[in-house]
Amino acid sequence: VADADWWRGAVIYQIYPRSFQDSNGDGIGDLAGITRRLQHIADLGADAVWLSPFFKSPMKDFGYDVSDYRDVDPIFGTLADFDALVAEAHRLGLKVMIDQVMSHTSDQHPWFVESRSSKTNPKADWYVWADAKADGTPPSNWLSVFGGSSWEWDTRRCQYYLHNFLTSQPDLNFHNPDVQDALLDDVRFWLERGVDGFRLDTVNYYFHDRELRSNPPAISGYRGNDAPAVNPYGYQDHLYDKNQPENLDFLRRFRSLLDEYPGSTAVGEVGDGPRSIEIMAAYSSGGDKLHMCYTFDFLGDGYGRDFFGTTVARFEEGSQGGWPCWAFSNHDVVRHITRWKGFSADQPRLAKVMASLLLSLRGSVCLYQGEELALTEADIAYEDLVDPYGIRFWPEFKGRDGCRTPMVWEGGVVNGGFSNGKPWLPVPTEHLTKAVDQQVGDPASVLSHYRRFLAFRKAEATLVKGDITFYDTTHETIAFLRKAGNEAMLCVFNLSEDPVRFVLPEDLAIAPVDGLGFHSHVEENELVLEGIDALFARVG
Ligand code: TEU
Ligand code: CA
Repeated sequence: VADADWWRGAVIYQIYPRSFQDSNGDGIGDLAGITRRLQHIADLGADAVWLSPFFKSPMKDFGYDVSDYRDVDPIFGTLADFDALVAEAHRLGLKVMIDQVMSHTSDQHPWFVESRSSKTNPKADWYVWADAKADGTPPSNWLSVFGGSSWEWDTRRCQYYLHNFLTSQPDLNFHNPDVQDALLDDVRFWLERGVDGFRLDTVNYYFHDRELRSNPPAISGYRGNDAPAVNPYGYQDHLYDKNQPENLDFLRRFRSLLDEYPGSTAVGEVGDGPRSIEIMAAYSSGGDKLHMCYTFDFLGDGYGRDFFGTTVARFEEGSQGGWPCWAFSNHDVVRHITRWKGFSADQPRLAKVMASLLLSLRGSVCLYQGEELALTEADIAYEDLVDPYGIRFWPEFKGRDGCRTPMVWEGGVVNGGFSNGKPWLPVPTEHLTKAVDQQVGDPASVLSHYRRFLAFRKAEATLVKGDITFYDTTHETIAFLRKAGNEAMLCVFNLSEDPVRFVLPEDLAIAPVDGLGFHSHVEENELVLEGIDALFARVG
């Protein structure tokens, strides 16, 4: 009998299809290419893959603008290619999760084409339409994540429509039950096709305030990542344009659909500034909504004991049985080895310690393709930028192309073995020495460390499902206990370049775990931690 709870503590490997493996020389990765490379992910020891969108799309946001939820974009292949991918993944023991982008569609989706055609068509109310104010301005002050007002004027309906992201990504009106039904039918389509789960894009953006009330300025203490003059989005408190109470009811509907397919799961993406952690707990609590959520908390610049410890503790306190999923990198943010480079210039060492930390926190984990190679953020010239977010905010914000460059498989081959054609984004020369074939036979490589650590983790119930308690430490030392039943694992990390000593709480009898590739050791009741290093020890 399959373990319906497999997602609890699972390691989910994120594939960005455009950049994983090209199979036909057009310079763009595709489903057939992914199928060919799944063995790499199985060898790594992940439990599941999450595929970023491969659905039919005008690609204005590289697939996060869907024009047909039930078909594969020809760039990526066909439904038959998808079925082959699922079959191969399952043969290798990997679950398949897909990226369901329900909050908005492409403006080319037939639903929107119909909706915008008149004020009286059957889908007139499927998107969020509103009249201008008396002076012609938008109905509220809501802002788009990608810049400017989130209201766009439509000359045919002579009304505004809501778009939380690009103007070509109109928001669906979740207050309309027909919209919910249609979206859930599309979800069922993929469940019937054998997918094991979903990553729910922007799950907190599904509902907006029916009265379209304007947002107040940002609550004190919260500033967005960008300067307000560049993008004021983070300087507004998003009380009314997202995360409305109705969402919980929709998530219950969604969950009851998934419950018809035992073993299926969902992880919701919650980007809501300082409230994210509490929302994530609420959305994954109670066993009747999402299985788990992840936030952007560990995808920013934060670091150190106070940061990781406090974030996790806030989740634990408010979790009400909810389950977190953590990630350090994805296709939206600067790769973490580059983001945290100020803490150590030794990239492989930093990569290994941070991977071990990520994989030891209580929760499931998303790994982003290439982080197992310690790929750095690529420096993309302005002329080569394709991400609309980057093009709009250059040079203050360089966009997301730098983390989306192709995977590198073979160091000595053109384009790292990704494609025979011209890749849609350049393959950085400095990535070639980090290619899979350059690391795979070297026990000291980052890739070997990921494999080793994932195997270790898989066998430790404490790390997969145990609870977590943090110790009081200095800023750059992180120490916590993972406990499951009467087993416990002490996990200690030194995030600084200088050695530190960690004095054991007196009552602990510990047995350090050898063979993990770390350099620290134990002296009586003290852990002697080398710079940028970790130590794991069984307790009791
Ligand atoms: O990202 C959502 C996203 O960008 C927000 O969570 C945002 O970062 C946050 O609210 C800022 O405060 C997802 C996808 O991962 C991304 O690639 C898409 O572009 C976006 O949705 C739109 O679908
Ligand atoms: Ca291709």
